[in-house]
Amino acid sequence: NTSYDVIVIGLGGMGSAAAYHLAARGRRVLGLERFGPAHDQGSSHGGSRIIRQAYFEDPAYVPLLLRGYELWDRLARDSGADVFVQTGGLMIGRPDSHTVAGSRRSAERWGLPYTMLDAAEIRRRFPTFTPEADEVALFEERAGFVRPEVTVAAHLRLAAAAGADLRFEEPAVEWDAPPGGGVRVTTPAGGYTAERLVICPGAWAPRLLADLGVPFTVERQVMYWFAPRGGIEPFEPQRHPIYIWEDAAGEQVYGFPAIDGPAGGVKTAFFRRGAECTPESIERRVTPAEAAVIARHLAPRLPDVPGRFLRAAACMYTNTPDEHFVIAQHPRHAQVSVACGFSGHGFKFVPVVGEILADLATTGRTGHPIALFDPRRSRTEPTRTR
Ligand code: PYC
Repeated sequence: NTSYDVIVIGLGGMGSAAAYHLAARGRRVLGLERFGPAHDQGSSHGGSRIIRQAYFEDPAYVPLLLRGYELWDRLARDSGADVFVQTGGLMIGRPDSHTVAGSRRSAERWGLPYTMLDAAEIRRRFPTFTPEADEVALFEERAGFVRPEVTVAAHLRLAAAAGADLRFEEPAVEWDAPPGGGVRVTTPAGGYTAERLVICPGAWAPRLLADLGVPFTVERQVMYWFAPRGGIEPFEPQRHPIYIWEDAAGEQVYGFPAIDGPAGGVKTAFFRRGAECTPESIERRVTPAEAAVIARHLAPRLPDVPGRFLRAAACMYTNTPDEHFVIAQHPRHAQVSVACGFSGHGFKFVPVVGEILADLATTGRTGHPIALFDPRRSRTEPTRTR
């Protein structure tokens, strides 16, 4: 029965970052993960995630992104790993779409650099894209992609080097935070105690954080890779930016350049079109019919992308009713901090969420603006961002 300063439950994107930031501050950290390091069973796999600053979801995210960019640079330097690549990004849709208007609102609010492109200009600068005449794009030079598995592995390596005790294949089955202080965590291997607890449960939030009262839903999301017709040259990262493209019905599709050479193809996915699932019930197999649906959606927009279907992978979003995150001290247990409900757009925030969780677990507060992420909001006002 060993005692720690802080136990971190879940060593995916957010938990691995928290373990690193806490260990770097000299805390005795125990990290518990139900799978292996940088695994593909949750929400932090698939080779790439979008990163951008002109945030259509809400301008309140921008200060976190600005700090996040500093921490991505620091992580790249400290780990020597290729975690972040800037490619530029296109947010495409009608001028009044959530994607375009929301991005512009955030850019204006925070003075972020951007360029508006009409359809002809998009086609001229980025010939892989064929928008309709009434579509426009906000181009953001600083956007790009981050590498989820490389990032998790880098944070785990740095955390271990700073002294964290990281245990894999050891799920937390129960936690308890008695009113007198301290926490206890039970796993199949035994029990652990600590002063503080950080819970980063990913898709296990409905089970491990049921007492928050947030109506989380877990959703299956499929990522697809295609070998573009005519080869990958026009899709190389220096020519083809990341994109999110909203159609007239409000559906968003997103994608990346060819980041892993000819064999890797290009990755694309619908932003939200998943069936509700649990970590146990999720269907990991992807049918050719599913690939055909996204190929048909892409054909008029990026005509060379659906050349040949290569492969697909399923992951999970853990959604809140308004699609904003939950990051806070637990409302009923001051010694417990939580980060969950990232609703499919969280990975770019991994380093800054690690910093916030380390703040909360060491001082009980953070200087970062996290009021939007208070878990108590979802109990009363379920309004979506779109
Ligand atoms: O986090 O930017 C994002 C994103 C877009 C589509 C899926 N995730």
